Amino acid sequence: MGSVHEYIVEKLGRGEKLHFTLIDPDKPGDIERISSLMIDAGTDAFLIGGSLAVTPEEASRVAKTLRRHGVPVIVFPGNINCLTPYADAVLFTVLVNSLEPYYLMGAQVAGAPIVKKYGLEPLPTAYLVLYSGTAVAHVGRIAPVPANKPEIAVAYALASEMIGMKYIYLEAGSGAVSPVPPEFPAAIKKHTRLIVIVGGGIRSVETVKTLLRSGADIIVTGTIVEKDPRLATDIVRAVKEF
Ligand code: 1GP
Repeated sequence: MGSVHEYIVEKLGRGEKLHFTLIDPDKPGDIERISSLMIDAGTDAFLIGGSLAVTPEEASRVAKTLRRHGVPVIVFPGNINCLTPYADAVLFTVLVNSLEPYYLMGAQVAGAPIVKKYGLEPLPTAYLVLYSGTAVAHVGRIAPVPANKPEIAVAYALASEMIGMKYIYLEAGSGAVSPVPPEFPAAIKKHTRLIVIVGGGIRSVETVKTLLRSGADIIVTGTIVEKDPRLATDIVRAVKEF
């Protein structure tokens, strides 16, 4: 596998939007079947991650299964326990609105030597968790961003871009009641050149189209991949036909 960042940039450069399928190793389901369905629909990559209870063995088992499909397998780590040498890359995240030093630099320092040892390609990503009330918000001890204040997200995005990040992941939280408001990707695209990933609570084709129109580059779905694979494949097709 060549550079995952180049793979993403080339697709975006051709005017494509991307879809990433999130698989939580702690909720395995029938990964072989689900991943094949998502590949057939056109998903561009797999993310592996979860906020709780992922062991390195589970992450490796899932990565080995997913890599057979030939698209990038990217660790989306809730913590360093999600790292596996069987992935291609890692969203090397800073949880930028965490109040907890561990998620701002502690986990990165603990994880970086392992990322190096495993030969994973780091994709430098500002991770902005917008809402309370989800597992990632609780574990990551975030300061929520008011839904009517996209300018706060823009300030995080600008700071992240100035530091050297390439991606921003706007996260509503897995299973969130409401997805990210479209004003957020729109404002960030207006003010930065960051690649905008959006995920959390996405359950309809209409939401996806709205987010893509507002400037989102990459759409992530997790929960519905397990709960409603047919809807999940409809969403992938909507992204790829956009
Ligand atoms: C969570 O953004 C992802 O990190 C996906 O969220 O499970 O709600 O699709 P869902």
